[in-house]
Amino acid sequence: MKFSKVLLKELKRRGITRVFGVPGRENASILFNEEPDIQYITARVEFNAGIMADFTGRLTRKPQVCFSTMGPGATNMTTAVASAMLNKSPMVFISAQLERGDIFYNQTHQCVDQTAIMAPLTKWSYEMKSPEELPSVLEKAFQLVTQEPVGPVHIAIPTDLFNCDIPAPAGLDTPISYAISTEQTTPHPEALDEVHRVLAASQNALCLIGAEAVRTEQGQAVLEFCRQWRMPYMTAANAKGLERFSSPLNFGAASCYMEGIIGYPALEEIFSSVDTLVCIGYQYVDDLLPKMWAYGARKTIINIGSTPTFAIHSKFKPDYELSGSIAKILASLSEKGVTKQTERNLDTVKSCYKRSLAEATVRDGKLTPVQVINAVNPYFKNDAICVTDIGYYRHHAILFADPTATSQFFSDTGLSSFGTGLPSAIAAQLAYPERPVFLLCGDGGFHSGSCDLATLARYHLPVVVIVMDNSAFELIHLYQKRHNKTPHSAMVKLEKVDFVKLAEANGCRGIRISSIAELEEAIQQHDRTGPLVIEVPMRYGEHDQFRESF
Ligand SMILES: Cc1ncc(C[n+]2csc(CCOP(=O)(O)OP(=O)(O)O)c2C)c(N)n1
Ligand SMILES: [Mg+2]
Repeated sequence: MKFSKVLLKELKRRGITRVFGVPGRENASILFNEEPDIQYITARVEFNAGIMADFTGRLTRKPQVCFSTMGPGATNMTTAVASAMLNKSPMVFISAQLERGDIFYNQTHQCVDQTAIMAPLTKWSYEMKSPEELPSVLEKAFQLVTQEPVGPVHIAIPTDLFNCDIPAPAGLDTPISYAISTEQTTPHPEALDEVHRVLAASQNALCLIGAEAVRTEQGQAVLEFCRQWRMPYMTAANAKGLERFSSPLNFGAASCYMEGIIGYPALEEIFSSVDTLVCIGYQYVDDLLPKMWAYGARKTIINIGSTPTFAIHSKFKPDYELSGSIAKILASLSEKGVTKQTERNLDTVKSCYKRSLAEATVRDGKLTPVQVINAVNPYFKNDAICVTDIGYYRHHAILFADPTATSQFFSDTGLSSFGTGLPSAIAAQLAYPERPVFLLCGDGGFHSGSCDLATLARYHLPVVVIVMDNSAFELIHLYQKRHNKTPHSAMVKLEKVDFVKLAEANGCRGIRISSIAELEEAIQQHDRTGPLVIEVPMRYGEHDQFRESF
C-alpha cells in the first residue's frame, strides 16, 4: 500500500478527522484525499493552522494533527508548536522534509534542520529514516502527546517516503482511542497521612485550581473536595466555569492585573489570612504566580497533581507534594476525616466586580472591555465557547467572563502569542458547529493573523468576532507608562484599520457599533449563516489603575 495512504489510515484509526495545514510541493505525492474520512483544513499561514490543531486538542482533549511543507512551512509552524508545549495540547505536527538523498541542512533549497528546531519545543522530534517505521513512529507519537504533562511531538517525513510502497500494517482499520492519561502512581500512605495532618490543623486553607484539573477531567472531584472542607478557591484562567462566579466558595479566576482592573487590593485581601495553600492540578505556567499570593504570613504549600514540580523549585517549592490521580488523592484525604475551614466572607471582593459590571456609561461611542464581556456572558448558558486573543482586555475577560461550565472560556496563559484568537475560534466552531463561538480580540493581535478571516468565510463558520479597537497595542503602552516618565506612544499607536471593510473583503459580514445596546443587538440578531465581525471602539484605562501584582 502506498505510504501516503497508510499514513492517513493510521491517523484515521487514531481518531483524526481533520488535518490543519498549508500544503507545499510534497503534494506531488500526498493529496490528503487518499482517506475520505479525513478533511484537510487549508489555512492561509502555518501559524494559524498549527494553532487550530493546538486549540482543538485543548478543547476536545483528543490528539490533533497539523501539517506543513518543508523549510518555511515548518519554521512558520514553530510558534504553534511552542504554544502546544506551553499550553499543554496533544498535538502531532507532521512536516514534510526534503528527499532523503537531498537533506543537506542550510545548503539545499528550503532545507533546514527541522527536528533540531522543534526538539526543545516538543516531547519528541524525529526525522523518519525508512518508510516501514511509520506505524511504530505514529504509535509512539500519539502515546506521548496524551501523557501528562501533555505536549506536542514533531515528525519530519522526507518527501520521497510518501511515494513508497509498504506492507499494509495489521489492524489498519481497527480504531485506537486515546485519552489524556496521568501516571498511575499512588502516593505513599505516610505522605498522605502527613498532608492530612497539615490540612486538619489548617483553619484558613485556600485552594488554587489549575488547568490540569480540568484537562484531566477531575474538576468535579476538586470542587467536591472544596465543598467538603469548606475551602474557598481561586482558579487559573483555563479552569474557569467549575462553578458560577456567584457560588459561595468561588473567588474567581486570577489575573496578575486584577487589583488594578477592579480597583481594589483583592489579592491582598484573599491571601493575607491564608495559612495553607492547596494547589491542585496547578502548574507554574498557569500564570498564577507565587508573587500573587505573597501576602500575610508564610503559607504551607501542598501540591497535588499528576507530576511533581521539581523543575521549578527555585520559584515554586511545595512543602508537601502528592502525585498521581487527583481524584483518588482527594478522596483518600477526605476519607481520613474532614475539617471545615473558617467561613470566609467573599462579598468585599465580589462587590468590586459588581461595581465594574454595573458601569454603563459609554463616552464618545466608546465601550470598556467589561461592557463587551458583559454582552457575551448571557450566551454561556447556551453552551457558548469564548476564546480571547492576547492584549490588555483579555485580563478583564479572565476576571469578568462568567461561564456556566469548564471548557467554555479559554485565554492562553502559556505562550500567549498574539494572533492565536482567530485560529482558536475557527477550531472551536469546526469542532462544535452548533455551539455559539465568540472571539474577543484587540485590533493589534487580531490583525497580526487576520488573513484567516477568509478561512472563516470559506468554511461558513458563524463565529462572532469582536474586535476591540483602540488603534494601539494598549498593553504595551501601559508597560511603557509603568517605568518611564513619558511613554513612547508612536511605537505602540497603530493606524486605524477599517475592520468592517476588512471583514467584507474576506467574505464575512462586518458591523461597527457605538453603544452597548447596538452590541447586544448585533449579537442577538446574528443569523449564523456565516461569520460576523463586530468592530467596537474602545476606551481603556480610565477606571483601571494599571498595576501588575509582581
Ligand atoms: C507574537 C507576539 N508579539 C508580541 C506580543 C506582545 N504583546 C502582548 S499584548 C500586545 C498588544 C496587543 O494589542 P491589541 O490586540 O490591540 O490589544 P490591547 O492591548 O490594545 O487591548 C503585544 C504587542 C505577543 N504577546 N505576541
Ligand atoms: Mg488595541
